[in-house]
Amino acid sequence: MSTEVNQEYGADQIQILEGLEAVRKRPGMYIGSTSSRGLHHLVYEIVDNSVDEALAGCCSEIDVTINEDNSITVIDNGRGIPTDINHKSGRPAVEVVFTILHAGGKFGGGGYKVSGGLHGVGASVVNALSNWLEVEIFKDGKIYNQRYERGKVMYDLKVIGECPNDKTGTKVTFLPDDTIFEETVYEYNILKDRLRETAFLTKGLKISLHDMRDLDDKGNPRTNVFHYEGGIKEFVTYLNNSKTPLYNNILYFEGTKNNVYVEVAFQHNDSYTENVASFVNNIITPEGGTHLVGFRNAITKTFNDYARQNKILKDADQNLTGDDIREGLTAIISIKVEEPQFEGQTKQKLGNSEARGAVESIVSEQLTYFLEQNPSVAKIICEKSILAQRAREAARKARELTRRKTALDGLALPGKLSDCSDKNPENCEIFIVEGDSAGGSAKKARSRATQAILPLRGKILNVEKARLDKILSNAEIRSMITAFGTGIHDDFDISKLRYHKIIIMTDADVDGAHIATLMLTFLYRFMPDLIKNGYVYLAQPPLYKLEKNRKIWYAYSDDELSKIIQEVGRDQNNKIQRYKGLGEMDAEQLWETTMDPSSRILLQVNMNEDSESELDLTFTTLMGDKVEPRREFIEENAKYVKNLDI
Ligand code: TTJ
Repeated sequence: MSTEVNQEYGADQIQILEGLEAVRKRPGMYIGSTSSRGLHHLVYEIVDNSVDEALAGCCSEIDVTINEDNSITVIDNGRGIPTDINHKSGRPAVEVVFTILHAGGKFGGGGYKVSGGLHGVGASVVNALSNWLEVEIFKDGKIYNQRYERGKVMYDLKVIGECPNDKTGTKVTFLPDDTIFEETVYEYNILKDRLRETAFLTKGLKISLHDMRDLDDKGNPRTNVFHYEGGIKEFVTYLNNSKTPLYNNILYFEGTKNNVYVEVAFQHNDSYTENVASFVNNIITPEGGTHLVGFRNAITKTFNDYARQNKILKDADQNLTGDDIREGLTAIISIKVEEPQFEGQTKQKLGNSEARGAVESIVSEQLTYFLEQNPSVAKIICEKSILAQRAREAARKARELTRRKTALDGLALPGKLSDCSDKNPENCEIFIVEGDSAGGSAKKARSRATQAILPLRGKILNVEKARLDKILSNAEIRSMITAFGTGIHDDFDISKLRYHKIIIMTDADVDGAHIATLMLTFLYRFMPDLIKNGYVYLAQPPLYKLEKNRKIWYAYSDDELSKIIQEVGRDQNNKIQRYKGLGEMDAEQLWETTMDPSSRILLQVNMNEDSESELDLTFTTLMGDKVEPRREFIEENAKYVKNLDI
């Protein structure tokens, strides 16, 4: 057994040592940190080489042992690291692997290679950061061995024994350098969790972990064995085992496209949380990336298409969002690519564009087929998603209520809106008041909890006659749009309405009537659903006040005044005032006669939807450019109009 140490240091050797010296000088550059996290990374770097061998279909078992001195031994039953001479360096391949930084493509090109969380900095870094490292290779009936200390070759690769001809594999033992690592004591559970995850991600691979520091009374080490023929399907079962699955199947899709190997497994549970983990070459990508985007696109589109084709979603229903479909979803997306590109702050997001398309098409195609073959499961998922959609809507409304005040933040409301404090639109109403003086009285008169006041200065723009850009640049119009909160036209979302009563409060004279009509034109043209759904009202201020012997009556029409006079008796004590405008009432009178929900009269504006085109014509006739049709309309209908001031 030769033990001589190779003392010749040619230029190559010096360069090699300089390379590994760089690692020892700045270890954080290579393994992230020299804390416990970096210590455990050393194990992943070594194990990942054996996992590559498993992915190549040449290794079925990996054995990891924490030795009593906190050195680590990793043994696999792969082909064994090559021992032949690497022509470029003139050294055996295995020596190159452990002494040259970023030694080429993991023993040869092609095939998928996993690489540790730090993207395969390789075995040479582990060697550089170890007090010592020994490798044994079993193949060709021989056991090859070489030892390194802090990266330095202690002797040439040599044969130290024989093994059965059919035995192949690699065994590496290393002791992390305690002058580099603050922490050199391994945590069993950290390695256990990572090796379990690796076994799930590499179906069929058996990975064992032993702890020689923790022996039972028979001297057996603490041990876990992870072996999952079902791979990520079993991963989903494991993740769901503390939850109640909604159906028994684990949906599993697999395929290769654009040279991307894709595996996806998922199952819904009855919770409201989403637990989707994505991996590339066995590296977890906490920030997701293109593979996760492909998965999300595929399930959102496929479930919506299925739900519509099978009338689970009605035509009028909104599409299910990705969040709706992923509520309660446990999923693993695991892909293998030859050259992963990582992006993002912590380089934990996949950037390979080909991965999105590969995952999207494999999942879409196979999920569509699965749903067609399993309608009962499809129905369960779609119905859960619809419930999620409704819950989301309700949650959004609730959120909207809490945000109602801020909905006006940063928008061009010149502080004209005196908003109410209640957060629930169903309790709230907004008075659109003509003129600042009436606006002032209304602000004094209102109930601050549920009544908002938006005073409008004079006549608002006639939207029948103006282009959209002019309309939207009109401050009064913009104030109303902002205050209502729904948006307009296609953006209109009635669920964002901030008041369930929009009350137009104008003077009871011709001008007031004109302003009310302009308002209704605007609402009809921009937010017709507010009218259709009965949210729009006209306030009815009194026309007359009758005072007699210090008692007061209000009349809202001529007829009503006549009735009151009949009741109280017609005599000189009757003092009758005809109100010309809201401004003639003080706050108390305005409240009592027009705003107090317990006594006021509101006219609800509604549309006869059967004759919507008719209504459209009416607005155009009354408010449009053509004078003649308007004249004819008024002459024809004037006889029906009451209280018309001339
Ligand atoms: C690569 O392709 C040619 C035949 O041998 C293949 C190989 O190198 N397999 C291999 C490497 N199996 N196991 C390793 C390995 C195992 C450990 C524990 C550590 C390292 C650095 C490599």
